[in-house]
Amino acid sequence: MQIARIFACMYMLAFLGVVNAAITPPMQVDIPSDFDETTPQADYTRRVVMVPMRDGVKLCTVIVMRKGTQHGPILLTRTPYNARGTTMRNHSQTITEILPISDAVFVNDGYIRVYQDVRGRDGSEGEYVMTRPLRGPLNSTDTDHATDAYDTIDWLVKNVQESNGRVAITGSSYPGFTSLMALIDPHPALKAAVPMSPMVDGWIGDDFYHNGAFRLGGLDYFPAQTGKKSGGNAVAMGERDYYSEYLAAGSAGDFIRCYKLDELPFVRKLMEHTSYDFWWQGQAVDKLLASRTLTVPTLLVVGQWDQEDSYGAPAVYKALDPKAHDLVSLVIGPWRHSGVNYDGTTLGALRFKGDTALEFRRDVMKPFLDRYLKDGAEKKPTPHFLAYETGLDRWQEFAGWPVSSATPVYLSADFKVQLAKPAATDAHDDYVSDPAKPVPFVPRPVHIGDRNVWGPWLVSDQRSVADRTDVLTYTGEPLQKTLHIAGQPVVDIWVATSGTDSDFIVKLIDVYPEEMSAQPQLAGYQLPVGIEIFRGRYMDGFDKPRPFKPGKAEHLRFNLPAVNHAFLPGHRLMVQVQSSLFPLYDRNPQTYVANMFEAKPGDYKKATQQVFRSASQPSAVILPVVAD
Ligand code: PG9
Repeated sequence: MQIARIFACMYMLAFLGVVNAAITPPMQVDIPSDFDETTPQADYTRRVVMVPMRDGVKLCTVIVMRKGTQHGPILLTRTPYNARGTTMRNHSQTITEILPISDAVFVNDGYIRVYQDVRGRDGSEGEYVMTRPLRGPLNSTDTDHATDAYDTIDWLVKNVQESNGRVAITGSSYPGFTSLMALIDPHPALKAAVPMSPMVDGWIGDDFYHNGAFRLGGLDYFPAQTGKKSGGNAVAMGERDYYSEYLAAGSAGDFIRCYKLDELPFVRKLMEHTSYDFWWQGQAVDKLLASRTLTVPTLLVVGQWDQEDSYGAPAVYKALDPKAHDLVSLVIGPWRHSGVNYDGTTLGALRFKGDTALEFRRDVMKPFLDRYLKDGAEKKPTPHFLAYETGLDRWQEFAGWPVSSATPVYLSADFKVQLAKPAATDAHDDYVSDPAKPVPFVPRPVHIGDRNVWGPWLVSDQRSVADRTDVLTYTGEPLQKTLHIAGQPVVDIWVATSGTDSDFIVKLIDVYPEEMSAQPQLAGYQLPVGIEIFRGRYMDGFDKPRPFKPGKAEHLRFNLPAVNHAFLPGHRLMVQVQSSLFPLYDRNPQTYVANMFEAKPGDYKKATQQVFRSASQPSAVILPVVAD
């Protein structure tokens, strides 16, 4: 009581100005306009600025550097994933704590790190269009990621006084895509680019479809990314098993409608462009770059087990090289999607000799950037093709790509894999694919949002499905000597179905010996070296879907992801063939329907599939074998 009276009296005196009280009035607004968490002890400066683009739209840009930085090169990332949050990983006074761990090697050596929210996302003004197409037939506005990158770089070199006026751009996945777009009519201050797992072609082999099969597993992304300008959420399914939830919904379209995802314009665009039409072709970044001259040194990076964007980096490399042979390099590391920016000592059950991701950043990416951005740096050339050889656990340099000779291994009688071409006439293996019981891509319950499931799924042990009656499993003899492949294996198979449409999934697998006391977790392990799907209706071309004629053999040819892998002595080659990979991909009803999003329950039918292994219709995986 006494104390309350004293406080009231003090406020009154302060109010009357009788005492100069440093007392904050009770109704002082409690959120200041600009609270800076850093203390004088912080080892960094972090500035948030709104950078104007040519159309007046301002993009939120965070500039971070060690205190005292002078004449520093700028490393820029343009992201749809929240620049402010990315540069405050931990609330700390230490620069390597606030930035992503991948930035340490750069800011510890004088680089200025800049992250920018792309137009329309998070702190930036403007309108957001998913992977905004280049100005032209698909984009009638005056801006795209090429112009926004240009305008940003222009502003940075004129306004960041601590910089040396040279800029590099990098980032993984979506920021890999924005890095590539910066290469189109680039700003003269852009001296190098390191696009990592860039999203390049969302239909052929990156995020949205693969060879025409729709990536149901990606649906969480759309409400999270486009449901709100900032801080959206995945599909609100709680802890449900994605497998049963998607199965119960019906078609991908039914699921989308059930969760109202068709209210999101980008989901509608995906549903409207099921085939490889002008909309996809017109924004395929490898095609855009192939028709221009590359002027900026570019280091393309991808993970061997990239579960989201395995297609883009090798596709761009192929599109540019040899036209830009001296300017472009490709790196393949033993990583999941974006794993290059995290700890690279393990992936699922695999353990590597060291932190392969740090090795890349420190020993390859940094010297590459130094060469083009720093005065007096060693001019060490970057190999044209650098890849971690999984199996033998070592980095390897190659003068170019491809480096190998195409060697088919055939699916043969008694479920063998062998080098000899089959001699039989009319030989095939059959299985029944039932859309009511699709093959799960990981053991159930499936929680795609769980990073520990999604990240390493491409190295998961295929014994979980190898003995299913709807999975054909072909195995080779134990290898007498190391079989080294580097490049993209090619699936070349003859198939038929009793239905009128079907998917075919082919997996190239390294089977570990049954006993491995050094690594018991890998004993008998069926390690996928590459997995890919092909939606059968596109057998004549990605823009020419057509039904199968029931029972008629058809020829399918498609690539597996790029790898550098050694199958060691005692290991065996394995190939698995199946017709569903659920719920990563939507189910093919196995009845031809014009638009699979509109398939009705009655369209989903069991089909008997045939995989041919005869002299006239041989089925093989063509391996890019390296003669060591
Ligand atoms: N793979 C993600 C993505 C890229 C581009 C478009 C949509 C999704 C990503 O990790 O950014």
